[in-house]
Amino acid sequence: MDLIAALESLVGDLETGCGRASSLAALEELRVDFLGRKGKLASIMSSLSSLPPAERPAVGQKANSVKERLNALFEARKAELEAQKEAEALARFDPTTPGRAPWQGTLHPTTLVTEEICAVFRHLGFDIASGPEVENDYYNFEALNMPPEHPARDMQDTLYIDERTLMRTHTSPVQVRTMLGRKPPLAVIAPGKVYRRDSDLTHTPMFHQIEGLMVGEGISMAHLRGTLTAFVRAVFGGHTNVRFRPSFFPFTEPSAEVDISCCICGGAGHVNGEPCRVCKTTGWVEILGCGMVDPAVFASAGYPEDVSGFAFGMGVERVAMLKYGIGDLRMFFENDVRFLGQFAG
Ligand code: 2NM
Repeated sequence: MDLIAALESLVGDLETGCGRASSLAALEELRVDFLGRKGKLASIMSSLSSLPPAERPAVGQKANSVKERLNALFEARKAELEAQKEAEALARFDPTTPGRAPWQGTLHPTTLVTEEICAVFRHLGFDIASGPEVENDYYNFEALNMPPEHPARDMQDTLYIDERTLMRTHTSPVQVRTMLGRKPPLAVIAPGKVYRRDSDLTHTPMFHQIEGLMVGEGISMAHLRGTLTAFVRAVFGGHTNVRFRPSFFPFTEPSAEVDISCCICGGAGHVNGEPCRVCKTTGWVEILGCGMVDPAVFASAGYPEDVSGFAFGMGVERVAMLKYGIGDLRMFFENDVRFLGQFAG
């Protein structure tokens, strides 16, 4: 067949092929077939050398114009298929589809309860104080009416760094430091980590405490009772009852332990006829310890003999367990997100 005719028929063939190519991939196959290095156009061009030299320029010119038309056909169809693909994607796109919620962390229940308790005491006029977790024997024990060899030191299994340095066993050293730096009247609470040589189902070597101290002229047990009752009702609900039982702490005299009516059974001792597992049917649960600050503690702080004040201390994990009905202390330290996620506020 004559080469000019062969070249011209390529245009018609590609026109037909383009009409049939219904995807960009099929179109690309077609392009390779016609315009590729081993394609139809290249194969016609390779026979150019077998022509008599006089006929070559005309065929060469024809080949160039055919190549341009082929490219134009191909580009036009390509633009068409691309526009079609875009239109299809837009038709599938639903702008009303809700977005995917990002993974977001939550505050630890210990943090949430600490913040809640601190907010209650802030409203009652308390300042918030902090201090070192690695303490000096003096601030942790001696200034709190527990001299060396005092039997009260056996009440706490202390983690010692060296003879005089230890991990604080309570946050009371913060109150001691506060008293040494400020004059009465004052009201502070000290939230933070405390450490004990203790580890079993109901004790962890580190837990969180909040201790409070109010010092001023004429501060009495009545102020203590009113303050703690307000705190308990803010955290556990206005219907919660409070009772004080006599107790002992080296740094307070008199001392008391505070029970609240059980927040699980409402003080009834039973839930749906079953014995309440939280209060063991007594209707009461212990929540904190407190008392009137011992004059020996005020003496360590250099306070005059006529000041008075009350102090109290509570375990944050214990408060959280009672508030949320959590039965196992270990939950607070395992960091299982299925547990932690339930406290998202
Ligand atoms: C408690 C119970 C009773 C207490 C005493 C002091 C200080 F430093 F002011 F003397 N801070 N916290 C205290 C008193 C703590 O925890 C069960």
